Amino acid sequence: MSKYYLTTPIYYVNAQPHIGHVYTTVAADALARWFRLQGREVFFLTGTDEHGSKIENAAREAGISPGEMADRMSKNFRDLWVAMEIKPDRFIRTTEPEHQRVVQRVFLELSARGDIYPGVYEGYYCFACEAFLTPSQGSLCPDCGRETEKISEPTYFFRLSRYQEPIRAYFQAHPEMIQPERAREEVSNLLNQPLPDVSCTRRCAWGIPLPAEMAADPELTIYVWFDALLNYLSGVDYGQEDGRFKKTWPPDIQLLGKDIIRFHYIIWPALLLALGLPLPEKLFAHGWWLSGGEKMSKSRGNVVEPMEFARTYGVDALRYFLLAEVPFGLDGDFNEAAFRKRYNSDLANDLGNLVHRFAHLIRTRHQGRVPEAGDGGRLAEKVLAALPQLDERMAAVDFFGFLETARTVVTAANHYLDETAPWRPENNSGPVLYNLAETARLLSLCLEPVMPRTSGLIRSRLGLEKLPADSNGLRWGLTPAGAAVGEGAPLFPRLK
Ligand code: ME8
Repeated sequence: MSKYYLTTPIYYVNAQPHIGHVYTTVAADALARWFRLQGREVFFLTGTDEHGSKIENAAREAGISPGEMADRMSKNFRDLWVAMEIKPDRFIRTTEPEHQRVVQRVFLELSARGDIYPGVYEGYYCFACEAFLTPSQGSLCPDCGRETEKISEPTYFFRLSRYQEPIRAYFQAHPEMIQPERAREEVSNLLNQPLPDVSCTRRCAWGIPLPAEMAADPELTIYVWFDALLNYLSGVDYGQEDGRFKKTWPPDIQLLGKDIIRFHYIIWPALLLALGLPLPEKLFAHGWWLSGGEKMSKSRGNVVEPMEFARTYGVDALRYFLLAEVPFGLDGDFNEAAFRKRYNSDLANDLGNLVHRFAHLIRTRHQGRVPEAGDGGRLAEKVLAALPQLDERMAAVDFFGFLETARTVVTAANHYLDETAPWRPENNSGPVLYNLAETARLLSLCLEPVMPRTSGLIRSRLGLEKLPADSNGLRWGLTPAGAAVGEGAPLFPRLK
């Protein structure tokens, strides 16, 4: 059984989680569920990024300690993942002692190799992005566009310059590591300018102390981005003899938003090369959700609160919308009108209605028992042709294409139902209804990664709880004749 290690960024705990955080984490959860269904040994890591001045400042404003802030917010993220049916294998917090030990150990190792050396940083720092600017960048933050602050402090530098050529050569040999394709140009632009060495400590009390062997200045702590990136190693027990590192490394895919491309495609590979570790197979930078056409921000009051949507429309509808509305990699606008439109067309009219119609017919024409199978016919052909395409789309991290393919199956099933008219007494309804039940069973398996609750509801509606819910179930004809079909409320009540 081959392993599949995937990660999301770890999120800052200075503010409440919002729809953008849900997006990356739902996407990762869908991949994790799909590859588990395929029998891979999945390890899905997410967590919270808890150090640095951003958190320190937010805690001060809230009148609590940074530790309390981190505890409170980190819990909010965990609770939200439970509510969203997101099931990571590990939720890491950068304040965990074992993570801190890994970060300190890596620091010592890199300084022993001459990749970390002392110096003085003089220049601009963006507190919102926790980013040092290079001299050629002036004083405006290249990530968020804000005016930054000039700082001058003793520091340690990471010898990034040493890895410019090795990274370039690596990407040339492995272009598929940078996903989607359109991110390659941005990465190559970054690599076409000289990469200066980067500061990797800060004068910030809320951070991981330097290893005792290096701590000439007790006020220096490790720069939050170095601390954070190393979670991908500590999250799989890097440095522990009997931990999972050996069988898990390297990551098969790391998801991130396009806002943090520089850290993940430049600094992260450089750190791994410096440590002599294999690089991830793929790094995927997805697009950005706007709200009402604008960047979400507290001051604009347009931050989309995920639980509000989940309460009104259901968790599955929210998960579905996020993955179906926009190709992963492109930007989208999150607005309620678009949400309701997609809900009504894809979920209420197509999928929900399909299940409701044939289940009702099985109840009225076959005493609520799945009839005997006949010839699978053109519907079976359609469904079986879609299965490999679904697998291909998921392997390409193309949720949009995956759900488009799933919709073609739903549409084909609805047409089949219309054309075969099993409600007419003169028609032989048994084999037709069997084929529809079997299509719904296969759909329930394939849609589970995106809509786990709906998938469970379809299976229980068809009395199929005991059938294999893994790739062994991805064959035609497993629904047993005689299974009891329940009544049940509509899966997705139509919105007025
Ligand atoms: O950057 N649209 O944390 P963060 C889409 N701690 N995705 C969005 C989004 C939006 N509007 N807003 C946020 C950090 N995201 C660091 C990461 S990793 C070693 C350290 C998602 O809380 C997207 O994945 O600012 C983005 O990259 C991430 O949240 C940033 O989360």
